Amino acid sequence: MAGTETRANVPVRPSASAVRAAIAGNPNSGKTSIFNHLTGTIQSVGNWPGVTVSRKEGRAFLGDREFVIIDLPGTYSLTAYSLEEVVARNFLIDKQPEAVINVLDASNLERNLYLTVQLMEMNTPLVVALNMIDVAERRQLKIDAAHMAELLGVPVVRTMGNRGEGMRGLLEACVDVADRDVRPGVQRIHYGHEVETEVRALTDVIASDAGVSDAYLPRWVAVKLIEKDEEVHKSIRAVATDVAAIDEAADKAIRAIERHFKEPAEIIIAERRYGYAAGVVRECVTPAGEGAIQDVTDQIDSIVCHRVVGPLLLAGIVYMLFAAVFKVADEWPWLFGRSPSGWVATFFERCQSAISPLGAKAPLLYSLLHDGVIGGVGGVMVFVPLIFVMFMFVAILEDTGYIARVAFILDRALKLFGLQGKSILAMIVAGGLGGGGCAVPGVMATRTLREEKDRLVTMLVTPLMNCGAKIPVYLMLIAAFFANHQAHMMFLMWALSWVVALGAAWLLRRFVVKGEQTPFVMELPAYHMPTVKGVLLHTGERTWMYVKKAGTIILAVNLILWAAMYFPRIDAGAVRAELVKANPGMSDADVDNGVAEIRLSRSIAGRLGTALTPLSKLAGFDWRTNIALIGGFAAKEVIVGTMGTAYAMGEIDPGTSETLSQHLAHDSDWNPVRALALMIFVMVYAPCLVTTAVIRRESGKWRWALFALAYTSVLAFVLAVLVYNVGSLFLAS
Ligand code: BGO
Repeated sequence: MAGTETRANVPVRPSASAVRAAIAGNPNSGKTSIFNHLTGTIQSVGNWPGVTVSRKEGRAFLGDREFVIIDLPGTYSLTAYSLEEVVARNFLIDKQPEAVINVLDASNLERNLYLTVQLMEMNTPLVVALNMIDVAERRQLKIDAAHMAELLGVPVVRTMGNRGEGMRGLLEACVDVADRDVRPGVQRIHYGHEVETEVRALTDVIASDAGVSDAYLPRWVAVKLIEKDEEVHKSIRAVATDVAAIDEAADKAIRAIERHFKEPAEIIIAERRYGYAAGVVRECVTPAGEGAIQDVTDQIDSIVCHRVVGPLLLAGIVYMLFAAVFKVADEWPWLFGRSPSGWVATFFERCQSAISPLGAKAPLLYSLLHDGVIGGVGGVMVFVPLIFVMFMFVAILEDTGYIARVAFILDRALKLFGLQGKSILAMIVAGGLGGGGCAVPGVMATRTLREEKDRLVTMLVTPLMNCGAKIPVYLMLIAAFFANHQAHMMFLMWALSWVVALGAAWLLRRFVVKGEQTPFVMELPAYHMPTVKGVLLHTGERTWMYVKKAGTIILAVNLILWAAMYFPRIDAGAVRAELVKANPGMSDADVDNGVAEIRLSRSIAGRLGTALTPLSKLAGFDWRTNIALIGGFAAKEVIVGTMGTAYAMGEIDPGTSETLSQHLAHDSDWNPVRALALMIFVMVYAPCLVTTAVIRRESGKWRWALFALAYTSVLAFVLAVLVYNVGSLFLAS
């Protein structure tokens, strides 16, 4: 090193076990003061190689442990905009110090943390010096250093650089991170779902290039390339095996991010870092006393995140969102006399009527088109207005920055169950307010959750809410068996859905999606006025994804289900003759119903329903109920209709379940306990097909979609068997 020693007795070389600790921080954060107090007079001053940026290095001792302290140039960032930034960054990459002391001006934490975020992205062995703590306290800022350490995943030491306080603590922390190689972990900074998807895809490409991944941290390179960092690009060009592949993947990622956000990718990344920094401040700094200067965001937050007002406001907003989504999309006839969902349903009904002449000429083709194709596609498309409106409201809330605040308000309560604040939104959209929701937009709403495990658990329990499709089943059975307690029973079903969902979340967290809930920083971006264009673009993009993916999957499975209920097609004439012979006085209508029932019972689905009876009878379900429940795997909406068909009730309109209700009330095989067991089974079992497909897409793995199907079905069965058997005992006594 070129330089002059300021003390003659400085050893020429540090010992091999010396901890090399670099000091990084913003200018004026107190770096020099800390450096001086750590090293005393054992310093050397010179220039960084090749540049006229001054470099200071010194020695420090803690007992017999030796330290080499390197003072990096003061920088606000680690992008390559200035010589100082390049020098500091290259030192960290090339020299890999065993510890990096990041000096923060505690009285100006948010701005200082921007650099910390970048040091964390590099996964450096970090020690945070919370300096100027006296200035912060004079400004009535109370900083929870322990919580900050927990959030950042690195030690945080309170210091006063001008007085040399906290220096021993800093050296001890350096020994600790150096000896145990403590690092924040590459995944700690999360850029939000959309950016994160691109970062991960690019990281995979970079990680597969041995030249780059041997020299650099792939995720860090990915973020830097998305930020269009020329210096990093130059460096990886020198070592990459296939630079064209990396360039292509980086361009793709940048294009995707810029198309989505309509802003340069580097701005989005910077915004996310500031959001993270703002989140840390909100979590760890108790608001200043009166008289503190607050900007507009702080003023809004003081109301929105208020302990009492916050939850009330949230309840109001969620209620409005919930009411608006279903009213606008599904209930209010505001679009030329109908609701948008009404128009979609009408369109598909008309398509079905249009092909009715085929019924007599080509019954197989007719049934395939009528029930399989149009019924299947229609079943998916009918959700589209709902999803569009839901995404529109969520996009507005997201773009304003409100969703980020929701987490603060509910985080603590939901954490007890292994969920987090934002989970509530998904669950409410899925029907958590008492019914009428839909798990499909609910699962999609989990995108606002940034922690993968929380997102997964929320996704897995969201379908347990009482979606709109389950309500007709409840209404039909309650009307039949609990006519005097309708409101109570509906309330019970609502309460049960929450108990089961929170209980399931708790169990899943403990036994399936294991691991400590990592404390994380919830980004608090500044409030924005959403733009119409931005909201419509986000909404359109997400809706189209739903139509494309879920549409193709449900159509395919619907065709399979249709075939299972249709084949093998036994000869109607023979069955009719058989029926008439056995029951000579039977009316034509009854004969028609009987033929339909026998054909159904001998179809693949019918046989499956019968085959499941030994098991299902434990919960009180017969083969007809089984068929309806099998149909319900596709969509819960079909349960009432299928039961109607299976119970041979003739012209039962699935929308009005009265006839079936009355029939079941008079059926001696049925009783209130069996009805309750069925309601609970329907509430809990298997998310419908579209939801399963969406879970697959959102979790990225079939494994989780199948797990959701399996665990809910097992849980539903166990609960139904319990309710049926315990209830039957009561009924008998
Ligand atoms: C002057 N508390 C307080 N109150 N001040 C601190 C602390 C602290 O914990 N740490 C450092 N300072 P540098 P960079 C000064 O120089 O170490 C003060 O750029 C002055 N100078 O004493 O230089 C420190 O290396 C005249 O203040 O930071 C210094 O990162 C009047 O913060 C300043 C008052 O520290 C910057 C202060 C002629």
